[in-house]
Amino acid sequence: MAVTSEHTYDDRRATDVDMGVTLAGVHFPNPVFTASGCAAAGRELNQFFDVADLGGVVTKSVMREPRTGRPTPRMAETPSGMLNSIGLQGPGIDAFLAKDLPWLDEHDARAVVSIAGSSVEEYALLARKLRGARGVALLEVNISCPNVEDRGQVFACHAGSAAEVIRAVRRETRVPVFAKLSPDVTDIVEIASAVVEAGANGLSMINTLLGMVIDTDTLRPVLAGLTGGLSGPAIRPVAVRAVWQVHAAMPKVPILGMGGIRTGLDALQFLAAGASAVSVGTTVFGDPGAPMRILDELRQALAERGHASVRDVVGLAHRPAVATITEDADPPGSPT
Ligand code: RRO
Repeated sequence: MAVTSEHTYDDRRATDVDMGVTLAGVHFPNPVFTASGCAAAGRELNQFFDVADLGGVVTKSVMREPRTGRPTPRMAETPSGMLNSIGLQGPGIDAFLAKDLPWLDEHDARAVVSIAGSSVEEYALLARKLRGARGVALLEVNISCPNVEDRGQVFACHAGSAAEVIRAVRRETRVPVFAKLSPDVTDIVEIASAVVEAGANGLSMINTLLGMVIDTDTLRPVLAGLTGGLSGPAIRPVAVRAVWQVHAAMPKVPILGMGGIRTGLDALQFLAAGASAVSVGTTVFGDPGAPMRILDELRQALAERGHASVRDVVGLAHRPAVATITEDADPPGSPT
């Protein structure tokens, strides 16, 4: 690399930053992953960059049987976000194992396989079917899809049901298990503690928030499925807050953070809140190259702040604030 300008100096420092991360004992070359549901099984993104250059590819949640999903319309734009009501469309586990997973393995991608079920037994069966499959780095257990017919199937909204699913999956696999949590709960730390107690090795946070848009001409919900999951920058502060709360309660549990990440600085917020890696989702619909740009921006931001490793910033926002001393303030303990 020619050293001819100030910029080259920054670039050289940026390339010195160690971007490697380890999640539940599994090493990834960098902390930028795709988000489940936003890049299918990675094929489409491979036209824009090499999927092996991602930290990992998180696949669309797969179920036991092929599914066509919910009726259309199933997308609606919102300020700084979008609503989806896909309804777990997918090929089913057998086709996934025959086609998608081998494709990811052949392309040297690290697959984080997201599974979803409508019963505890279905989750267990999926984990069993994936046992021994090549190229599975982690299992992401999606217990928080908002687009199901029965809200009772949003296992992540009840500590007991969430734990039951994770316990059943844990029994069937040796691969580290990440539980994907919903923000639509009163106390996310309670749910996080329950799934960790049940054997989750890490947490993916957060899934979309349940929302609705009404068409003001028809005065009916825009989505055929009525409600949908809200994603995009609108939910980022909710996600950062959730990551913060869970990291504060369980600092040793690895977190894959997601929710409205569009830039390297957005990713940095999640890391400082306590995530060890991040997933980039909604933004890839409009900007498919975003994960690589975000990775470069994050590397640059870390270099500019003097960090030698991305691991150094994980949870940094939890350190005590530096006290601000104002000139007319009385020193503590001075007589009033
Ligand atoms: O397929 C979906 O409708 C969907 C899923 Br599985 C999920 O986890 N989150 C979401 O917003 N949509």
